[in-house]
Amino acid sequence: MEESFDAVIVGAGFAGLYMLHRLRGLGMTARVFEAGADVGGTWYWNRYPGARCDIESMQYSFSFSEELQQEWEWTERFAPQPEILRYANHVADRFGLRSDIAFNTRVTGAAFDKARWTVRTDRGDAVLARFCIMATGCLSTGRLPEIEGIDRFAGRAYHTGAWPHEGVDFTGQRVGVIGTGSSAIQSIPVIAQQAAQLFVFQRTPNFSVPARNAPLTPDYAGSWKSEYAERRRRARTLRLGIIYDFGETSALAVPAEAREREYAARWETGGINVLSAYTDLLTSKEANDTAAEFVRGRIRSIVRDPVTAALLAPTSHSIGTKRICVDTGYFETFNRENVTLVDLQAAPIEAITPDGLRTRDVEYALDALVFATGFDAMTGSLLRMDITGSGGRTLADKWAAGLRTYLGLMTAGFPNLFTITGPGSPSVLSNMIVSIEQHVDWIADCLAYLRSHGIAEIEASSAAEDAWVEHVNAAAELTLYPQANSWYLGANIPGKPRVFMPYIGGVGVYRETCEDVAARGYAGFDLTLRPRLRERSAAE
Ligand code: N01
Repeated sequence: MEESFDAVIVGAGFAGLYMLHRLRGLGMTARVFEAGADVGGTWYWNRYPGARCDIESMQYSFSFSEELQQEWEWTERFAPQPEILRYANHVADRFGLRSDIAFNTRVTGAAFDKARWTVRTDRGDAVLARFCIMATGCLSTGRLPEIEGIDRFAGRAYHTGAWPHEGVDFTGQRVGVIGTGSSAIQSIPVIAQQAAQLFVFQRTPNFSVPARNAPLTPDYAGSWKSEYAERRRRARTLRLGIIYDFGETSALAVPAEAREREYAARWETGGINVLSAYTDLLTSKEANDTAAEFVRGRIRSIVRDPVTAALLAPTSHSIGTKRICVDTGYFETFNRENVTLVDLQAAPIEAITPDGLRTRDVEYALDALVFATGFDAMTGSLLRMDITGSGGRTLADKWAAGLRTYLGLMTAGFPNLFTITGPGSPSVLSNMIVSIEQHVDWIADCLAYLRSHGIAEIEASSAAEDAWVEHVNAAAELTLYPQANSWYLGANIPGKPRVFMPYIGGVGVYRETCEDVAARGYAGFDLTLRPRLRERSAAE
């Protein structure tokens, strides 16, 4: 006989952990399935050298427990991956969450029938649950490029998103890194310090700004902790869910010298503050160009070889329209004797060989290859499971022409299936922990409402979904974002429908929308009463 739960949660990253905590608080039973051997999600898998958060530690943390946020001590301004993973473990232990988590267990499919989800795993489990909650993360399905010979490489090959737990020592090796996104930009400076030779294979340069990471002083941490309630409340109202020093005018409203001074001050402060200097950097190309040119100028001033500097300076997209990177010594690394930038636009990769990598012009002998080639973002982890909704329709079929959700929380035809920070919600355009808390709280409140109102099923209505999809697209079109070939649009995956996946309206606006929907009795959702209540209400 199958085990039965009120809910199955897929994933034990921050979203899965907090969801489990909330469900327990409601007295509901839940089983969490986690493919990894432990908690932490993204921070469990992405152990590449130099991995750290690009949101300040004091903001990239849970707010739901005052005790937790007061007792946890971050040591650096931007927390390194091992510390964030320790934090995830601390949360799991402190709230006694592990006993409901099945580790090393990947969910392979979920099917809805007779008001129940049957969830199957690669270990042969088949459990029943009224609700299925996807806490699968937005960047958790790593992507290897389709390069001829990729399986024939005789050296060691790694993907940044599935890094060996024991670490990798590149000392004395000839190393190739493919890709120059955030993962590459963080790992390259560290790998360069170890490797005998490092070749960076770049197809498209990215904008990156210095982190200026530093130890966290007790005074700074204390100032946050003494005002946590107010600062967290404010963060929840902001577009990104992150408190920055926000400029209040257009970049074009100030003289060029003043603008330069402003950007320079923010560059010195570190982090992605440069992008919050003016109000229109992501909506006006002309305004954006001023910030982009400032960063290109900084790259030219750091990188000594002018040809390399020109190759590293992005010109094919507006700054911020692809996720901006935050680095520690990235551009400086190209001044090292042992580092070579290989321009794949001039000579594309032809093949990976047993001995290394061949571009159109040169054969590179390599001992190790690092694929910093990204993820099938936002939809990849959902679609790799075989999810079948009511009427036997699969999610893959429904989203074949492009994903569709209502509020990024549910999709029509899949009753009682929720996604935490799903596509169509602010998710990757925000502080993920702020968005996770908001979604989990909304889902938990929704489940409590369903229980108290005798409702068996909740499902997004097609009309509400259509309107939301239209709104998400229209909001994106008001900005420069859709003009860049980014993973936000699925542009990194051959054949993936081109849809702008995150909701750009901002965390604050989105929260208000979700609260309003709930206050109106879950407007836009179809609610089905439990059979006995249905009969009673029909008789009345
Ligand atoms: O992946 P990416 P990522 N030949 O997709 C290149 C988050 N994150 O893992 O642009 C050659 O950004 C590809 O080139 P191109 C963050 O949200 C956060 O770095 O397609 N190159 C690109 O350069 C981030 O945005 C943090 O031309 C190929 C790279 O691989 C997201 O995760 C840290 C190729 C992929 O870049 C993903 O970042 C790390 C090919 N065939 C990640 N295929 C922080 O919090 C792909 N590429 C700091």
